[in-house]
This record gives sequence, C-alpha cells and structure tokens, in this order.
Amino acid sequence: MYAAAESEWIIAKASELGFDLCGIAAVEELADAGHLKEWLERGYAGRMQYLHDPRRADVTRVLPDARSVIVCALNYNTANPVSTEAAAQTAGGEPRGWISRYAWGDDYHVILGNKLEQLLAAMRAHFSGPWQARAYIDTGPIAERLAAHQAGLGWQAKNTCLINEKLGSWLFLGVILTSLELTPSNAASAAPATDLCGNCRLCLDACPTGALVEPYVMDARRCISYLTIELRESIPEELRGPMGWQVFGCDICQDVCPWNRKAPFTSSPPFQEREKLLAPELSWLLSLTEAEFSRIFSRSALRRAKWRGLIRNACTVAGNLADNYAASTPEWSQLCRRLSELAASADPLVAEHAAWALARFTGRE
Ligand code: B12
Ligand code: SF4
Ligand code: SF4
Repeated sequence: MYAAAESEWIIAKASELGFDLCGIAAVEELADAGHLKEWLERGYAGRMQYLHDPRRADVTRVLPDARSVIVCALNYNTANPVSTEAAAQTAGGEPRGWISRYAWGDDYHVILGNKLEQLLAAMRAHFSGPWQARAYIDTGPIAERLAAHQAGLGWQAKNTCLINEKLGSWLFLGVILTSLELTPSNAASAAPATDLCGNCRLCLDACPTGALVEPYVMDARRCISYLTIELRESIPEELRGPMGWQVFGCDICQDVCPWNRKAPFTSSPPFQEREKLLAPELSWLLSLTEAEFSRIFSRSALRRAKWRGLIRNACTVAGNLADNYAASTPEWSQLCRRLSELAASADPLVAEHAAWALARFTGRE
C-alpha cells in the first residue's frame, strides 16, 4: 500500500485543479449493505434500466484490479435564490417555470470530466509502473454517493443526497477507480463522515410528490427530477399537479435543508446561470422549436430531456398555472393558441400533454 503522503499528494493536486473536496476509499468499502438490491426489487428505479447493471454492486467487475476509489466534488451553488424563495418572488408576474440549479450553466459532465482527466494525467506522471484507472461522472456503474461517503466527503442524508458539513449538498461528484492501493483518506478517523440529519425531517415533509418514502429512501418513480428528466413517457396524471412549476429537475428537498442555509457560493464561470434559464418564462419555453432547443442547449444538461421532454414538462406546468392567467387576456389567448398548435403535434407525447394543459385553460373560459 502507498504511504498516506501519496494520498495527500492526490488530494492536494485535486484542490489545485479547483475541486472543492477530494477523498479516497478502499474498494471494499463500496460494498453496500444490500440497500441497492432491495431498492431495485421494490421497483423504485422505474424505467432507469441502467441501475440494474450488476457491476454497480461490485466495482471489481468494472476494473478487476481495482483497489481504491478517489472521489472529487465540485460546488455548483451560484448566488441565486432557491426555488422555494423564487416561487414567492415571481408570484403574480408573468408565469414561469423552474429549472433545477444544477442545469443553469454548462453541462457538468464536461466540466468535471476535464478536471478528472487532468488529475489522472498528473497521477500518471507521478506514479510509476503499470496501473489502471477509470474516471466516471454520473453515468458509470458506480454508486458515487456511497463512494463519497466512504471517502469522508459527507453523509448520505435523509433526502438521499451527499451532504458535506461545510459545503452543503450543491455538489457534483466524480470518481476515479484505480488499481493503485492508496491509503484511505478516512484512515486517521477510522470512519466515514457522521450522519448529521438528527431528528430533522424537513425534506421528507416538503417533497410535493411523497417521493421520499422513508428517511434515506426515494421512490424515484415519484421524484419530479425523474419525471421531468429521465422518464420518456407520459407523466402519470396524479403527479402532474404536485409538479407545480418544475420544468426540469427539482431542488425542493435540498432547498429546505438546514445544511444548505450557509452553503458557500461558487463564482466558477461555467456554472453561472445562462441567460433566461433562471425561472424561465413559460411562453418562451413553449415557443421553442426543435432547432432552437438544439442550438440553445447544445452544451447544457437540459439536452438530456430532449425537445419533446422539455415541451411535455412545460405543457404540464402551464396546465398547473392556468389559474394565474386571467381568461381572455392577450396572454391567455396567446398561450391557448400555442397549446392548440402543440396539441396537434405529430408527437403523441407532446400532443397529449398540450391537450391536458389546454383543457385547464379552456375549462374555465
Ligand atoms: C439515478 C440517479 C438519480 C435518480 C434517482 C435518485 C436517487 N436518490 O437514487 C433521479 C433522476 C431521481 C436523480 C435525481 C437527482 N440527482 Co441524481 N443521480 C443518479 C445516479 C446516476 C445514480 C444514483 C443511484 O445509484 N441511485 C440508486 C440508489 C439506491 O442509490 P443511492 O442514492 O446511492 O442510495 C443509497 C441510499 O439510498 C442508501 N439506502 C437505500 N435504502 C436505504 C435504507 C436505509 C435504512 C439506509 C440507512 C440507507 C439506504 O443505500 C443506497 C445504496 O448505496 C447518480 C450518479 C451515480 N452514478 O451514482 C446521480 C447523482 C446521485 N445525482 C445527483 C444530482 C445532483 C441529482 C439532483 C440534485 C438533480 C436535480 N436537481 O434534479 C436530483 C436530486 C434528487 C435527490 N433527492 O436525490 C448527484 C448527487 C450529488 C449529491 N450531492 O448528492 C449525483 C451523484 C450525480 C453526480 N455525479 O454529481 N438522480
Ligand atoms: S427532488 Fe423534489 S420530488 Fe424528488 S425527492 Fe426531492 S423534493 Fe421530492
Ligand atoms: S432536510 Fe433535514 S433530514 Fe433532510 S437531508 Fe437536510 S438535515 Fe437531513
């Protein structure tokens, strides 16, 4: 095993590259206590088939010689209100939707990916001999929050997010799985970060869809983030109303978390909000053509929903906000016109959600 000084060297290098946190765990620590298996058996993954990948339960199936996992985190908390405050601030004005904080800037996969590659390049120059490594952000078969917890970056909280005592939970995670046998960064304390949720249950009570079915457990099929980003089909009708104004992702269970009240802001340019994405006007979102969507969101996390997904979500939110439009005003007529166009779309998903929203406008004519 490499001496602790080598782990400290990696952590210092990660900090030089701009990561806010970095820690190291041994691969044995990634064995989960059976929670993932039970979670999948309960059907909580919904349509996210990739979560059934057997490699998720055993990282040595990803990299047979894997010995250590290096976990890095980057703060994406820009100096803007949280969705629960913004909802009150924008009430009464032009109807708007809410895009999740993580998607306001450039796609984080690219930003973290570049930084992890730089860290790997520095490690290649530093550690001699043959050794292997694989870097993952989000899309690899690795339970990143479990890895981050074991590496001492924070605890897996009741809202299921990884929270760091000083930085809160507005953190992206990236991991490097490696055959290097490194001293774990929690070796001195001999334990991963302590759970500081205590008796609090603000997140569970605030979740509008009841997706946090018990502390630490989410039924993703009910989570607005899943419904607006991952689900490719029709949004179940009983969950449309509780979606409120969320057009892409959801931050509510993090907005209400006391550990985010003093979370520091980042001034990192790629994470700053792009024009129009902070509480975007619904009329603008609904007016987007497929070509405009592709152009505007080419380097954005919003691309994942695709045009039809974003329009489906915007129609749902329009339906939820129908009462905010006074009937027969020019804004009301304009929105009804656009929803009628979309209801005639060749795409059945878009057409169905637009018709659903339109019924909420015309139903009160
Ligand atoms: C699938 C996925 C989703 C799904 C499901 C989320 C979920 N909670 O499982 C959906 C689409 C809903 C989602 C939403 C979001 N996601 Co997401 N998502 C992932 C992904 C790809 C896999 C997560 C996973 O494996 N889920 C399966 C569950 C079972 O695993 P788990 O959450 O680790 O669960 C553990 C605990 O729940 C625990 N557990 C389970 N049952 C029990 C019972 C008890 C009693 C106990 C004690 C523990 C326990 O053990 C489980 C296994 O370790 C990861 C990236 C990755 N590769 O890890 C990103 C990731 C977790 N997501 C991330 C982000 C940023 C988000 C959103 C904030 C985006 C948004 N604003 O909309 C939301 C946050 C919602 C939330 N409250 O979690 C970040 C999280 C950063 C952080 N600080 O935690 C990650 C790590 C991506 C990244 N690289 O940065 N996500
Ligand atoms: S992200 Fe939103 S819908 Fe999902 S668990 Fe948190 S509060 Fe509930
Ligand atoms: S809101 Fe409370 S219970 Fe939920 S994650 Fe934050 S501290 Fe934990």
